[in-house]
Amino acid sequence: MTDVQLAAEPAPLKFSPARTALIVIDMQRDFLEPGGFGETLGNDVSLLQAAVGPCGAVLEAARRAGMLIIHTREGHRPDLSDAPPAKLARGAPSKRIGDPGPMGRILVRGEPGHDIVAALAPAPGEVVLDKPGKGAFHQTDLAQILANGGIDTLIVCGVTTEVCVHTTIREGNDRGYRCVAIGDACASYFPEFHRVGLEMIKAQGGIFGWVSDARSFATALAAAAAAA
Ligand code: C5J
Repeated sequence: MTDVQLAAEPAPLKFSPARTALIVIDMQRDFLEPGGFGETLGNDVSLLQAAVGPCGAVLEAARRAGMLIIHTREGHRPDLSDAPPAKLARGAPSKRIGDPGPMGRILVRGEPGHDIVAALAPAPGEVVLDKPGKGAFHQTDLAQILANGGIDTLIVCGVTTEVCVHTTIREGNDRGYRCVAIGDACASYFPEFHRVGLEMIKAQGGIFGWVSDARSFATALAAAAAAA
């Protein structure tokens, strides 16, 4: 496929699908459904549903273009040996990481709540990356996977905008990747944090990267495919 010209802010961005990865951040039941980690922290998890449709559209477009697709999941080993005590003890949630909940032990790998929501289930061959932290580069093999794929641009969507999406974009930006947040395919428990989080990425000439939207992404890929 030829290069793609993506409508984005603060400026349009040209990228090669062959050198671009889509990273879908933490679209897990533990964050999006009642009874999981998000709800134990006092959040209204229904707010995150807004990102599911746009994430699906972005995934479909990226699959059609043959892009490298990576799904991340935040969670910990069953013995919690990879969870920093400061994370386990943080705040005063009604239930903590590792405690039993309606979807199994909260934020623990292998439990039903740790799964990606059915609507965005990874397809065979797509990378599923388990991460213990907020950023997708922290204590994972993401850097190696991207280097092996010859990747220079990251398209990022998922939840939550100001936490794991933002941390991953900041990590990627510092490592030299061109990072694009797909704004409507991200969501937060705090609409104001979502809005400001996206503003921060594209401020100051794109201090952390670019912001686009699901329709522009799908349209740009389709236009490039038609021109090829
Ligand atoms: C949070 C995430 N919010 N995936 N995780 O704790 O953003």
